Amino acid sequence: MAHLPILVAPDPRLKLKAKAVEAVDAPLRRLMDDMLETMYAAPGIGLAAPQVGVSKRLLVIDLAKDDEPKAPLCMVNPELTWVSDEENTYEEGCLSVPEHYADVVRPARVRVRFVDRNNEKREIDADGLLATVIQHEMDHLDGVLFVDHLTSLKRNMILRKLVKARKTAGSDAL
Ligand code: K1U
Ligand code: ZN
Repeated sequence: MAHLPILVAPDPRLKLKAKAVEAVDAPLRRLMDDMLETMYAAPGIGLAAPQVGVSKRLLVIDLAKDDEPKAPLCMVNPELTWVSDEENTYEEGCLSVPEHYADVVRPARVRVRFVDRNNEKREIDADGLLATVIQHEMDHLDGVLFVDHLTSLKRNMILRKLVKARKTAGSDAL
């Protein structure tokens, strides 16, 4: 398995709409394993393929705590088939927007249909943190970042700081 580099905003590849996956085959399962390893190492609780530069509708999630057995969830071509009217606010983070966190309002409960790692069609209901992370990762598949849910003032402030941090890191390396 391999650690994959995670793209950081404002990388234009994070703004693309990802393409549907045509087959859950050995190369795709290898990508899932690499994404899980990358997510665990980051550490994070979710990761979408566009974040590692792969424009495919694939995401991985694991909400297990450090003292619990791993519980990876791989979703291929996920679709929301129902969302609640009730909303929930959660302070979100993103491995592609490092060191920035902000409250985002989303539907509190969702039903998501997807194809799993074994190529089986599945549909699950989610609430709480799982509902939030599913929606956050599905946004990545449409080129949307959590900062796109904020006011343009807050979004531009965060993006400007990321550009400045990248320039500083580049000049430190000289
Ligand atoms: O970049 C990503 O999409 C992953 C992101 C998922 C997420 C977190 C919180 C709300 C919505 C979506 C992260 O995993 S950020 C890191 C994080 O939240 C975390 C890391 C270690 C332990 C617990 C949480
Ligand atoms: Zn993210």
